[in-house]
Formats: sequence, structure tokens, C-alpha cells
Amino acid sequence: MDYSNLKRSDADVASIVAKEIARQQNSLAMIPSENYASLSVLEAMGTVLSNKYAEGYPHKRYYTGNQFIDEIEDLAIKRGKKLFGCDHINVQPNAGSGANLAVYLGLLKPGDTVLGMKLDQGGHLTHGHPVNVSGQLYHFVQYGVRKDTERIDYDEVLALAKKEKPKMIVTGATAYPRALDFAKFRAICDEIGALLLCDVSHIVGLCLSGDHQNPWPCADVVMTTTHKTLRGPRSAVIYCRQRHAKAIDRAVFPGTQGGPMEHIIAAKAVCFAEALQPEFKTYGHQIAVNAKTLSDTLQAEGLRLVSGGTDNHLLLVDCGPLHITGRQGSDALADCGIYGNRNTIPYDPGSAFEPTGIRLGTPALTTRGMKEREMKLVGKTIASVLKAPTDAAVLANAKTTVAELTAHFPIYPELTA
Ligand code: DSN
Repeated sequence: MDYSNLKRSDADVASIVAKEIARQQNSLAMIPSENYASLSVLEAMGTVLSNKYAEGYPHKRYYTGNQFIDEIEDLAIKRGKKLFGCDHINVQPNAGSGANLAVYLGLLKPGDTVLGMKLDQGGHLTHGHPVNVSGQLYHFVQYGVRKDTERIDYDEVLALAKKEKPKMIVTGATAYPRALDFAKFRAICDEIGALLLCDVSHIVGLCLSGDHQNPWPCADVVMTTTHKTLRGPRSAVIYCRQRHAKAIDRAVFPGTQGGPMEHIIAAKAVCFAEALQPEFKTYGHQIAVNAKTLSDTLQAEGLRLVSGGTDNHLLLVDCGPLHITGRQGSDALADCGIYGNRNTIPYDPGSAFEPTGIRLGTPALTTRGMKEREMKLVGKTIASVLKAPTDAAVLANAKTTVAELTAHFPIYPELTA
């Protein structure tokens, strides 16, 4: 891809794209939800499939001319079912938030009680936060982590479930560095007769590589985004048991979406084929090994990590003992070209806007080919910056390390915007 047409017709947009390509190449993407899609995924997203309206589902469309669109959506469904080993998959959701809303619309009635994990202890906005439609339409009761272990206590979740009798329990997290026990969530649901939704958006790649417990077949419904550890287009899918298929499909279209983005569905088909290759298991395993190495290095450098480490692709640094805020720390790292994000930690003395933690992850660096040796170097560099975020010599050293590392691990050499 050389963006030659874009450069000729719209130099303004082309030059911004060129700057972003350079930013991605010359920095370390350590926000755990970010990754680099392959060129094939990027190319599929830029196809003429974008031009077609296709409301409905394959072979049941409201518009004519969908013979090839049906082929692409059928292919994505076939590959998705093989990848996840599921009964039914809907490949149309445009994003994780809308997909979770579709699950609630399909399987709940407004006002129903649901358990979900607190946002400020690692959950997600769409798991019942009051500012989100999920928390406004449904009666969400929130569980969190224990103060002493900073981990989910399954006995506490069971006690809450028995007291509240929810119709559904949502498990899944965006800032929980520990493994989720889907089998235990299933047992809790069975004890009280609730449905189980597993939102595996962050960890899906590790579930597929065997480095995290698989949500299937524990769950009634699974939602995942496709652009994080799965390395596909910015989008989502829902898969479920056959008995929920009709309700989920109707909740996606016409319940919450109109015409599907078939160019993105094509890119999901490409990413599913990539994830079905044996190399993807090696990739998922290396993400976890890299996160463990990074975690060990940061702790050896004296930093406190929430829960004392990681079982997955991410970790949370507690900036409190360093006497800086999460914002000061993540801004100092960003100045050196290391992009993590400020984040709440459990029982945070700060606020969502000025939290005490920094969230870091290894999926994108692993895609670049970095391994344990690089993680040790990155970990030492991060620790040096967080311990002395205003020291010019420390920051200069960190910038040099980032420049050397990124030069050795190029991402899109073929892109020449
Ligand atoms: N924004 C995503 C994340 O960073 O985890 C979740 O939606």
C-alpha cells in the first residue's frame, strides 16, 4: 500500500496518516488493548465491500445485489465457528460496546438484575457503570476485588449472586492482571439459574493459544472485540449456544444496528484465518511470557504491581509509592515514546481522571517480534523513567533505547505514506 491516490487527491489527510505511521513505527505501543493488524487485514478493510448495503443476514437480505456479500459473510461465519469451536456466531457487531448492549437486549428485559465487575477495579463501562446505557436500563450490581489480594474472591461473588439473584452474570475485564476462572463463574450461575456472559475482548488471543482458560463451553454467550489480542479489524463478534442464536441475531439487527460493515466483516474473515494458523498459538504464548518477564523486571526494580504480578497480557503499576500520579507517570513515558495509559487501581485514592496507576501490556510489542530480552530492557527503562520522571539524563537515555529498539523491530515497512 503506497496511498498514491490519497496523496494525489487529499494531501492533508495523507500527511496526517504518514505522521501516524511514523509515530507507530518509532514508539512502543504498550496500551494493552492496542495491536498492529496485518497488511492483509488493513487491505480487506479498504475494499469496495464498504459500498454495499446488506441489512439482514446471508441469504435473507433486504436489498438486492448481495450475492458476493453473502459469500464473504458466510466465509467469516464458517471460519469464526471453526476458530472458537462454537454453535453460533454473529459477525456483524461493529464494536464491543454495541455488542454487549445487543446481548443485554437479546437476553434480558429492562430492569433485570445483572452482576458485573466494577470499572474502577478492572471491569468495563458496559458492564453496568451508571454513566453507560447498561447501568441505566438494567439493574447492575457490581462485584470487585478483595482489598488484601486485589483478586476476585469467588466466594464473595457467590454470596452476592445468592443475595441478588441476577438473571445474568457478566465476567470480563479491561484492567485485571489475573486469570479469570470461567468454570467457577459457570458453577455460580448454575447454582442460582443465571446466564453467563464472558467478555473476553482483552484476553481472546490467550484463550486461543491455551494461555488462559477458554470461556467456551462455560459461557452461554461470549463477546469479544477483534482488534486487541486477536489482531484483526477494529470490531467485535458475539458467539453463543444455539438456543440463544435467534435472540442474539435479532438484537444485533435490527435491534441495535443497521447495515453491516461488510468490508470489516471481510477483514474479520482474514484475521480468523490468521488466528487459525499454528503460529498464532506461539504468538499468544509469547504475549504471556513477555508480560511475565516485564512484570518480574519491574518488581525487581522495586515497583509495586497490583496483585503482585500478572497471569495474562497486562499489568498495573501502582504509582503511589513513587509519589507521582498515573498521569505524571504515563505522560513522562509518552514523552520518551512509551505509550501506556493512566488507570485506576483497586481502591484508588485518586479519581478516574487522576488515577494512581498505569496500565501496560505486551500484545503489540510481541507482534513486533520482541521477546524476553527486549522486555527486560523495556522494563528497566520504564522503571528508570517512573522513578525519575523529570530527570533529563534519564529521559534522554530512555528515548535512545526506544529509538534503537523500534529501529530493530519495524512494523509496516511496506507502508510508504
Ligand atoms: N478501551 C478499551 C481498553 O482500552 O481496554 C476497552 O473498551
